[in-house]
Amino acid sequence: MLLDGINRIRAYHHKDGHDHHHPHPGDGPVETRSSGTREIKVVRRVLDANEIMAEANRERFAAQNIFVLNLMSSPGSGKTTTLEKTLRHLMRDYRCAVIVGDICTTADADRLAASGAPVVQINTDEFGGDCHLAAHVIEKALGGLDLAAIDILIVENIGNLVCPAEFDIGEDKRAVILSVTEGEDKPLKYPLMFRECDAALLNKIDLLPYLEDFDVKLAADNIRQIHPGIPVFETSAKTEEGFEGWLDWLRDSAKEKLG
Ligand SMILES: Nc1nc2c(ncn2[C@@H]2O[C@H](COP(=O)(O)OP(=O)(O)O)[C@@H](O)[C@H]2O)c(=O)[nH]1
Ligand SMILES: [Mg+2]
Repeated sequence: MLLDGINRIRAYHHKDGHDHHHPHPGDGPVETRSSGTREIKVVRRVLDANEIMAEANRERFAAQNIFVLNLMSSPGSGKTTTLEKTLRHLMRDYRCAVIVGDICTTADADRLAASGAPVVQINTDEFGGDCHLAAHVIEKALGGLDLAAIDILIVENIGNLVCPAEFDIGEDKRAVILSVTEGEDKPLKYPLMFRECDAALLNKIDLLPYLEDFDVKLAADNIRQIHPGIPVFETSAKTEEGFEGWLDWLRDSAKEKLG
């Protein structure tokens, strides 16, 4: 259903009665879980099923010649603001579209639709508030987009520094945003996210004058300790400071695929 140019999709869920059978922090080592091998099998089955769906999405994107970016971060780091500004630049050269995931509300979709790009909002609230976008949810969202009219598809994932990193959605590149108000230690605490991503943004640098204890170099070093060689862009989505490097990386990545 198209409301104000925004296609709102409610994610459906696996019918096996398990909302969250992928590894979570706090789950403890898999071997010590209750009911022994049964639990382990379930984890593996869900992730395998996701991988198959992600591959199908990837083939579809390749056939339609669409470059796909998966943008991830904890809530409030600046995904939507970064996208609002990024779209404004990219849309001069590319036909862009957005899939945005939230547990509830269409607030981000409203903000992003102002760019003029087609936006599909996914709400996962009816299904236990999934903490990530899985490949089958992306596949469902694609039904709300005219793929033949898209060069670049950007997915704003659910705000979460853990679970989205575990789910391939068929994307070409992944980027993570860490904002300067979150602390330099987060790459070390949530290493999978930083290991899995191809680029990192250190956002909200306009706030640095008010954060005398935050060490930009240490934050960037921590990201590179987890993922040697990863580009780290120091940005302000508010002022667009540092955006040139980020936009260049994004354009170069898109060109690699689209030619
Ligand atoms: N000062 C400052 N605020 C920002 C910046 N980026 C985002 N924000 C603010 O941080 C809050 C969360 O941003 P949002 O883009 O919604 O984050 P998301 O939850 O990751 O999508 C909003 O109030 C934004 O205006 C930035 O670079 N500098
Ligand atoms: Mg957002």
